[in-house]
Amino acid sequence: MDFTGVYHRTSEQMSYAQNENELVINLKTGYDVKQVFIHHGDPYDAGILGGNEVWHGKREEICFKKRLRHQLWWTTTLTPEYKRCKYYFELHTDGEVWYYLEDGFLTKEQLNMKGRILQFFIVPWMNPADVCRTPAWVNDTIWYQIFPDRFCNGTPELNTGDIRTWQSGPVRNEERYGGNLEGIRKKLPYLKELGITGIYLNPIMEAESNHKYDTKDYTKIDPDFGRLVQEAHEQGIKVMADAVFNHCGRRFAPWVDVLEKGEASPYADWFMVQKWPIPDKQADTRDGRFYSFAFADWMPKLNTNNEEVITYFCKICEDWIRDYDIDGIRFDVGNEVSHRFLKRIREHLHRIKPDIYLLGEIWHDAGPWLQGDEYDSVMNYPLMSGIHEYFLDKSLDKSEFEYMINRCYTMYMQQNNNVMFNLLDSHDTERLMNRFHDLDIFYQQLAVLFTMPGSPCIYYGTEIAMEGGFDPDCRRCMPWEEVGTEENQNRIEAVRTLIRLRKQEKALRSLYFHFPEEYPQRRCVEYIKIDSQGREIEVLLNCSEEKIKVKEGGEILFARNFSEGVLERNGTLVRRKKTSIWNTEDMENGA
Ligand code: ARE
Repeated sequence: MDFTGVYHRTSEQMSYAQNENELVINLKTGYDVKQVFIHHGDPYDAGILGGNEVWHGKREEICFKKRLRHQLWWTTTLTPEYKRCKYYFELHTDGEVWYYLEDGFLTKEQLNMKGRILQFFIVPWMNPADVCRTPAWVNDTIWYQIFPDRFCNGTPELNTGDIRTWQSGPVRNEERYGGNLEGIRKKLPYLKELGITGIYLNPIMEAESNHKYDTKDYTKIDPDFGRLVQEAHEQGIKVMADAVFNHCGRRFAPWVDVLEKGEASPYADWFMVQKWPIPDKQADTRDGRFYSFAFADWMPKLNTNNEEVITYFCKICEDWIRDYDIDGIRFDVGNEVSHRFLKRIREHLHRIKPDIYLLGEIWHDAGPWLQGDEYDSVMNYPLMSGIHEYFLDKSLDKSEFEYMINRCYTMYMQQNNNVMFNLLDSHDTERLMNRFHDLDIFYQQLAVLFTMPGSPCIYYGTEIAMEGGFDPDCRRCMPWEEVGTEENQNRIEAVRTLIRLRKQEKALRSLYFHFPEEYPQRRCVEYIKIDSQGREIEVLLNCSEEKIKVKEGGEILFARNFSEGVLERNGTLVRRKKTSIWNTEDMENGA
């Protein structure tokens, strides 16, 4: 057996309570492991001490596995009667059997050796307070991301001199177009009609720049925000605000005070100043004056290790909830603030609004932030880049797509997966349509987005396949005058269909999927989503150059480039399967 491929710990996403009763246990092995059994029992009941006691636990085969590129991921769900569990694995390769315990790997003889003291894997107690819980509504939500300055100017008659005329061409970062909350409010019926049930707003607190990531005053929001949230709620739309707590803008009053009074300022420790007095110059912060966001000296880093700072921002968030009734908060640069700060904020806000959604902006493996006491989920950039890579690199065959999806959904606990913030582009990336300039590929990728576990988000303008390169080009004004054209109406209709399906079909929102191998074509992506009643939906994407003759059967829910049983190049087919080969119990066991 390849021992280096085998990994399990009674922590992270390998062994955790999914709820008060169920314990999920995952194991990684190499492909040489062909069969796995888990022996499990109550720690006070089952045990072999010194080889004298009998193991009273159960031996069960782990039937479900996902394929990762170099490893297999075995998964099972147990329901320990007394909330405790002791367990070990029995691994079979062709011709070998090994027992895997906390101690390491043992042969059968070693396992049963008289006098040996064995350390099993153990979950001492599944305490309800420690269960990672995420807000249930998020999985049902279809998000729409809005960059306020460029979405809709609802009050053009109030434009001041520095506001430019709304236009659909390229924009520059320092330009302002006057998009505002009133504009968003006016477009609520448009969003509702599209099927949107959540808005994620880029920052709206007072700031100097048009993107407002350089906050001047965290308490100053257009008073109309309350009205917007209320009306959104009336339409069944949740609202998530963007919180910039890693750094502030250079006009934030405490920072102004520090610049003025130096070390004597009561706010001196609110920031991370390295050299006193702070030299009076404008330059990037590689010179070591103070820490800032990405060396930008107009974005001084806040010291989220400081107790006063923690208390201050807990109160800011509390007020956003109390005054405006927001439903979610996205934490900008979510991995550079302190863990202590996030734990405190979560606890504080949960007391006020227990189902608030806390989303971290983290582009990488975010395990340490998703243990249940900080964020509920993160922006799923690994999924975005994985999908992009597959469509870009034609040398990858469909198993690579499978590995990539499996990697994304074995990184975290299922509770987090269920509310993962899935996106294909944002204000920080080039637009989806820009990547291939091809509508068929565009819809293939959207079909993936709308059928993955988690919560899908589209960036404003996606419904009309807006183009735009990297920041600032991805922040062009929404071309409202062009929305009504027949071409755009057709595009909107396609997105609306995907949204409707997502809402209507539980299987599309479900955590469960598998990759059958019914088609031999190397770039025919095929996967099945399954709901808890065993109802199946099949997704087929022809990413090859050839036509694919599709097997008969099933009700077509969404199709592009598909006719008379043939899926053309870059075609998409989403179908409801007629038969069901899975039963509910298997599903709950983590298929
Ligand atoms: C502006 C210009 C840029 C220019 C930069 C120079 O637009 O073209 O390069 O200034 O300083 C905000 C504005 C930006 C602005 C920036 C600085 O929206 O327009 O840039 O402020 O003033 C990393 C971080 C991640 C961060 C991204 C941008 O981890 O947190 O970089 N994202 C957030 C917001 C941004 C925002 C800020 C942070 C600052 O979403 O919009 O920028 O408040 C890899 C890495 C990631 C990295 C990612 C992108 O994959 O793994 O860690 O994210 O690339 O670079």
